[in-house]
Amino acid sequence: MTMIEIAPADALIVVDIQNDFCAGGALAVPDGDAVVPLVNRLARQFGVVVLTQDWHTPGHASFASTHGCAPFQAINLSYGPQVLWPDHCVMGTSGAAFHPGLDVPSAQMIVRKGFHPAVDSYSAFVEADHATKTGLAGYLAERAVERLFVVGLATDFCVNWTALDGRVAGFDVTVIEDACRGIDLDGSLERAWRDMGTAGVRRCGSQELAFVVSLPD
Ligand code: VGL
Ligand code: ZN
Repeated sequence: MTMIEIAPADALIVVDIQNDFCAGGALAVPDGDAVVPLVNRLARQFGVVVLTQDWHTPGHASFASTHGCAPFQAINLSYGPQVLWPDHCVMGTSGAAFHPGLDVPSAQMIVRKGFHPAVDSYSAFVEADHATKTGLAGYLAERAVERLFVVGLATDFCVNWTALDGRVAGFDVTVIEDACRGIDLDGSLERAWRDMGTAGVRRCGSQELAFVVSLPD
């Protein structure tokens, strides 16, 4: 196995490890909690660690309840098709809080996304209008980051869009597969891996990572 050597300037992007995406949450990702111990271990080995947090207004445009529709169907909003979800990750609620087992004290930046009432944001870089930026690319550029390693929930939505937009922003992007879990709505997981592959997003397992510089716990 060819190992991938992690350098101090590589960034770990930890996507949406929040109560609502874990067991008992409003939009629980199957087996979502399982990534927490691995993410905790990985985060100790990266010099740059960013957490993302899905952070919606009450009555958000991505909520089925807002439109009087059933969850998991798609509708067209001003910026294009939008899957409608159960109410989740409402700003300030316990559902929006990080999973209590997430133990990443070295995280330096938290990107909240999806806080505009009329626009969703799966991506940690650009909102679903494909125009409004979160500032993450600028932050990473100012920290001289070139390579991103993406983990978290859900593989086929926020991990996928974050990885794709990381490529658009010019980063080398790798998704660490065993540190992610997917929702898999109508084949979305397979589609996500295909789209990421087409965009040049790399895919690896955590065992392929070699940590050259060991950081303090
Ligand atoms: C997500 C659906 C809605 C995610 C966020 O974190 O993947 N999925 N909001
Ligand atoms: Zn959301």
